[in-house]
This record gives sequence, structure tokens and C-alpha cells, in this order.
Amino acid sequence: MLVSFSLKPLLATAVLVVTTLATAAPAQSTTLETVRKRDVLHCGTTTGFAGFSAPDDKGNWTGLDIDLCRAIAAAVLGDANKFKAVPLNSQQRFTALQSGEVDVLTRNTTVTQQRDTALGLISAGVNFYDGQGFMVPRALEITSAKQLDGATICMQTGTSNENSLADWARANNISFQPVVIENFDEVVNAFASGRCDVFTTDASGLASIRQSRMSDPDQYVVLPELISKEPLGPFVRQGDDQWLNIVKWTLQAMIEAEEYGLTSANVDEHKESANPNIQRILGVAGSAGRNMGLEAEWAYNIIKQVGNYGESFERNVGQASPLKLERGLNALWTNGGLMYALPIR
Ligand SMILES: N[C@@H](CCC(=O)N[C@@H](CS)C(=O)NCC(=O)O)C(=O)O
Repeated sequence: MLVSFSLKPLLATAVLVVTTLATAAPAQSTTLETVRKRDVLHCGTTTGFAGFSAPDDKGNWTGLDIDLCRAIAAAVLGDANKFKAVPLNSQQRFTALQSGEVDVLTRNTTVTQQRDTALGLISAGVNFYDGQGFMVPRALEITSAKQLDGATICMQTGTSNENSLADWARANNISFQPVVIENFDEVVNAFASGRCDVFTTDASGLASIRQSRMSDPDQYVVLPELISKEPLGPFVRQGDDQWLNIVKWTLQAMIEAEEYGLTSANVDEHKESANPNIQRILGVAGSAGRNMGLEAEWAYNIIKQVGNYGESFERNVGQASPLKLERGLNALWTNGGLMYALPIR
């Protein structure tokens, strides 16, 4: 009894302190509020990966992943140019998102269960379905990954490529010498100078490196085997569902615009469309924007200023680009691919 008597005032003070702290602590801003206040979206990108996220000669960032960043800026701030690319190597990217240095990661990041759960981060969709492959100098006359036993293999620190390669090598009884380097330019140079026989990463990455970083691309071949699934897409922080929705539905809007044939060139005509689905996408009807705290024109702004997913694909990595990648798995589901937009309704 005596003990409980003497503890009472202490407890009361503790409760008072906790209550005061709780009332005094300013409410934490949501990511949408932060971005609106700053009036610029911060996107985590690569340090320079042609076709996906790289600066051009004038320092303007372009690429498929940059278009996603621009689309989020268009949806949230009404202006696709209100973004800042924050270059991050593979190792730096997750801490930069965790710490709030960037609002979203739009950078060839594979969605894995671990990254989607254990890092305090969460996937907001897939904007490029890929797989891990190998590139070798033509002079080595290697035609299949099965011939890689004993090879020296270059890759970058902090990628899913390290583990996938180890798993594949073990399963296929292949021994190899890893050369793991943190800096992207250094790993590319190590391969170009012959310090390793093989470069392994996502097939899209290999195509990009071969085309944009090798002095004579014809001297290199990408082997036919893909050893893993690498679904690449944007990530945000856990605990901000509104922001997760905004990033997720920005990507869906780009894909759905392609499904309905809405392009940057024709979207204005479609504002008069009698199709209720198109009316909802363009904000002429329904409350899609309001549901996420955005203007009714959020998706119209994306399509008008950035274009639909197919336009972005062709311009950056497809037939109108140096990479000339096939749509493959990234074609719409109606054309045999995996791109299937969740409906905006
Ligand atoms: N998709 C894989 C690999 C992505 C990745 O970071 N690839 C390297 C390619 S070697 C890259 O983009 N490097 C560019 C950079 O660090 O700036 C992952 O998410 O771990």
C-alpha cells in the first residue's frame, strides 16, 4: 500500500509529461503536403542509365523512369517539369528514400518480398518487367550462360543481381569469380577494360550499357538466358497510404491511357468523349482526383504533358530510341504482354 501511495504522484507526472509531449509534437506532414509546399518533386534516380534515367548533353534528365517521375509531378503539381532528379547508386537508393531525401524512388528497382516489407518501404507497381542476363565480349565466343564456368563476373554492390547470380550458379554447378563494385562508372570501366569477362545485371541494363557505354557495341553480345524475374518499379515509404496511392495510380493512369488510345497529341479531343471510362480518367466525371487529394485533371495532366505508357516506352527505350527494345512482357495484356491497368472508376 505504502509503495503504491508513493508511486502515485510519479505516475501522475509521467502521464502529464506524455500528454504534454503528445499535444506539443507537431503533426508530421504527409508526403503530399511536403511536395506541395516545396513545389518540386524529388525523385531518386540512377547516376545515369541511358533510356531509363540519364542526363542529356544539356543536363536534362530523360528516360522511362524519368517519365514516371515527371508524371507524378504532373499529377501532384500540375507541371511535369517540377521535379528534381536525385542521382543514387544501387547501394544508396533505399537509405535515401527511408531518410526522406527523396519522395519516391523511380529507378530500375526490382520488387522483392524483402524490399516490400522489411525496409520500411513499399512497392507502388511495376513499370518494366525484366530479367537478369549476361553480357560478354564477342571475342570470347561464348554463346550460352552454361559456358560461364570459371568466369570473372562484374556486378554492382547493393543489387538483387548479386544474390540471383549466386543462386543460379549454385543450382547449375557453375563456379565464378565475382567482381563487385559500388560505383556504376567503375563497374562499367572494369568490364570495358577486361578486368572481368562478364557483366551481369537486368537485361534492360545490359542493353543500355552495351549501347551507351561501350565504344563499339558490336563487340559485345548479350547471352540468350535470363536467370531471374526482375519486376522493376517505383517505391515509396511505408505509412503514407495517400502517397502510395498517388504513385501507384499515376503509373496505372499511364497504362490505362494507352489502353484507351489516349495520347499527348489527342487527349484534348477526348475531353469531349462520351465514353464514361475516358470521362473518369480525364476528370470530366467521377472523383478519382479528389479521392487522392489531387485536382480533377491529375491524369489529364499526366497524359498531356508526359504521354501514355506506350509513348513513353517507344520514345525512351523502344523503336524510337537507340536501345530499340521490344515491348515483349511490357506490351499491353491485349497484345500478349503483362501491362494491365487497374481501372480508374
Ligand atoms: N534491378 C536490380 C538492379 C538495379 C541496379 O541498380 N542496376 C545497376 C546496374 S549495374 C544500376 O542501375 N546502376 C546505376 C547506378 O548505380 O547509378 C535491383 O533492383 O537490384
